[in-house]
Amino acid sequence: MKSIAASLLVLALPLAASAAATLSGSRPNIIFIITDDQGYGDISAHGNPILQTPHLDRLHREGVRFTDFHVSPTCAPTRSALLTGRHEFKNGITHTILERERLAPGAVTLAEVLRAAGYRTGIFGKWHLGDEPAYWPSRRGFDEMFIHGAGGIGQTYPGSCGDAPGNTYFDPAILHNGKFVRTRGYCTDVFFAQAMQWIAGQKRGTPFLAWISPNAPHAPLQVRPEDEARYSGKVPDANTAKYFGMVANIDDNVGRLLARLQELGIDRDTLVVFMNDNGGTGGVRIFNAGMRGQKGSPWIGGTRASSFWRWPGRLQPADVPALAGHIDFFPTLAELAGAKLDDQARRQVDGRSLVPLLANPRADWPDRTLVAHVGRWPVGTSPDEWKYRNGSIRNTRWQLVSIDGGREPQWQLFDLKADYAETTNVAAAHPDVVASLARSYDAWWAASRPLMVNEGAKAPKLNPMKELYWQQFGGGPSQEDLDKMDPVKFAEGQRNPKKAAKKAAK
Ligand SMILES: [Ca+2]
Repeated sequence: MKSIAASLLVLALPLAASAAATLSGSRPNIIFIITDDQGYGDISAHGNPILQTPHLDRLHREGVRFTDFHVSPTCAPTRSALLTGRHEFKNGITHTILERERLAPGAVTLAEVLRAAGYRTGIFGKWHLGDEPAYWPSRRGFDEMFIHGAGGIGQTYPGSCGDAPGNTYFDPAILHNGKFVRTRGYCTDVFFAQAMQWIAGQKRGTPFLAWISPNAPHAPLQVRPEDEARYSGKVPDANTAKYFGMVANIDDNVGRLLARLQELGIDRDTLVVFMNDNGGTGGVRIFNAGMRGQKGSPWIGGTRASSFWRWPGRLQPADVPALAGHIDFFPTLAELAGAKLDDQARRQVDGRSLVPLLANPRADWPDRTLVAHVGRWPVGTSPDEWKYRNGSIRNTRWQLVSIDGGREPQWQLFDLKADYAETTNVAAAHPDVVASLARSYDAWWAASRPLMVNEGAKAPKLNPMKELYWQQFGGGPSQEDLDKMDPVKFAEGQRNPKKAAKKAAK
C-alpha cells in the first residue's frame, strides 16, 4: 500500500504543477461579488444556526474555499487592498470618510491591469474610494460605472464623501457613467439586475470583470418588508430580522445570477468569487463562528472573510487552509487574465498569486505576515500617535495584537493554532515570537507612513455627488444637509455624541 501511495504522490505533484500552469493565462470571465458588513458567520455553510443562504452555500460547496482569509477591519480599506494588492495605508486610506477613503491617484488598479489585458470592466454598487470625479471608477480602469456615493446609500459627511441627496435603499439615484439615473426597486436588486444586463450584453470571446458590490446588509437596516418577514419571530429582535432579511435578499440575487450564467451558456467560462468586506456586524449576536472581535477591530473576528472561488470544470471544490488575504486578489486575477505587470505594479503589489492554491489546496505556501490596523484616528492628530492603537500582525500560527497602545505598543500574543478564539495572552511565554512579529510590524509602519497621502487633505464645502445631482435635477442643500456637511458640528458630534444629538433634536 505504501508504495502505491508514494507513487500516487509522485504523480500528483507534477499534475498539480501543470494544473497551475493551465490556470495561468486561462482568461475566464470574472464576476466578483463583495457584500458590505456581512460577517464570516452570516452564511449557513459556516454554521449559522438560523440564517439560510442556499445560493451562497452553493458557491461554497462548488468552489475553492479559503478558510483563513483576511480583509481589513472596515469597508474602503478592504476595497483598496483588493484593487491594488497592498495594504490600505499604502493607498493613503486610513479611514472610511473625511477624504481619507480616497484611493491614492498614483496607485495601479486591478481594473486597469485587466483592461490593458483585453478585459471589459464594470462596477455595480458600492465604490467608496473617492466621490470626486478624479477618483471615480471610470478613471481607475472601469469601462462601465453604476455606483452610489460615499460608503453607503444616503450618507452625508463633511467634505467629499456623501451620496446623492435624499437617497434611500429603495429607488436610489445611481451614478451611471457620469450621469445620475433614478432607479426603481430595492438597491441590491437594482445592482444585480444592472450587472446581469451588462454581462448579457458582452461580446463572446472578450472576457469581462463584473465587480458587484451591494451596499447591503450595511446599516441603516432598510429592508424589503417581505425579506424582514422571513426572519421575524425567528430571532430575538427586529434589527436582526431586518439584517438577516437583507442577507437573504442578497442570496436570492446570487441565485438569479448563477441561473443567468447558465442561460447565457457562460457558466463554465466564468469564475465567480464571493467575499465579504470586513468582520461581522448585525449578525454577531446570533453567530460569529467562535471568533473574538467584529468589524472595526484588529482581532481575527474583525478581518476574517469568506473567500469562495467557483469555476465549474476548472477548479475542484476544496478547503484551502493557507493564510491568505485581500492583497492576494490582484496578483491572482492578473495571473488568471495573463496580464503583464509593469515595474510599478510589481513594486506595488505586496500580495501573492493564489493560483498555485487554486490548482492544489496543499501547494507549497511559505509562511508570511498579514497586518490589520483600524485607523480612524481623529483629523489633525499625527498618525504616529496611533501606531499601536487597534493594530495587529499575524503569521499562520501567532497573532500579535495591540489595542490600547499609542506611540508605544501594548502587545498581547495569541497562539491561533491552539486558541483561534484568542482567549489567552501568551506573550510572556514567547518573547522571541513577540520580538520578531513586532519588528515586522514596525517595518510595515515605516514603509506605509510616507504613503499616507490623505492626511490633512483639503475638503470641499459640499459633497461633490450632491452638487452633481443638483446640477442635473435642480435644487440645493437643505439645512439638514448643511449641518451634516459642517466639519465643526461633525467634530463636536464625534467628541460628544450625546450632546450633539440633544442639540440636533432641538
Ligand atoms: Ca463594510
